[in-house]
Amino acid sequence: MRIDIISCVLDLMRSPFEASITKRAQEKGLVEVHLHDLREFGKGNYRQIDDYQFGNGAGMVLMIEPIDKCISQLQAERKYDAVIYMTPDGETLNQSMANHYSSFENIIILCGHYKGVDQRVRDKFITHEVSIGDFVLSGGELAAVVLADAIIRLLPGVLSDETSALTDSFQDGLLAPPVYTRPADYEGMKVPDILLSGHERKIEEWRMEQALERTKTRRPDLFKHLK
Ligand code: 6GU
Repeated sequence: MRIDIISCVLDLMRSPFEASITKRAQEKGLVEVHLHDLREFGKGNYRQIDDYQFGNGAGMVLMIEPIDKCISQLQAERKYDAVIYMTPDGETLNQSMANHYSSFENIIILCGHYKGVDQRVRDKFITHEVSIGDFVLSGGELAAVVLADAIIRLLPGVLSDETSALTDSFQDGLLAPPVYTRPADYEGMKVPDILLSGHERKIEEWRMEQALERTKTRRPDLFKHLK
């Protein structure tokens, strides 16, 4: 998979892709992440990328020309399955969206900043609009990192068996059960006996009960949709 991210503050996104799982996924050749500085496509000597909005609204708006140049250049090089715009008024990201996007070959992620982008960018180029929740960030960059991470860890070969996405919270619509490691007794706080019993089937039953209980108490909204 190839992910092209367009933004005017790339520094906000560098370290996450240079660490841990996303780094290893790139080293293994399972994903390519390319960051594109919108400023390089800016107008004139000052490389202008934003301007005042028509109608006297407060705040600057990213102009269509630099974004058009950047996206058109990418689209001339290869076909994209999605051009995603990160915006608080987009569709709220969930696991099923991440699963869907992880099946794509090439995607572009555009990060808004300031008051966002000229509406005509959205009308002309954008195929999907994504938010990561009902709160406001300073720009789409951190949200783009969240989206890319959620996608990349689902690509075949990225996670080992031990970290398999199959046992994630949400992958089966349930929250994950509690987990424990050594010591079995920490200052009187004991690991549940069942986990030390070696009884595989009973342990799996216990995990399912715990997952159901957690989902019911913490996320009744998810629980409703089960069965
Ligand atoms: Cl995608 N962008 C911004 N600026 N704020 C957000 C968001 C995105 N998702 C949640 N809040």
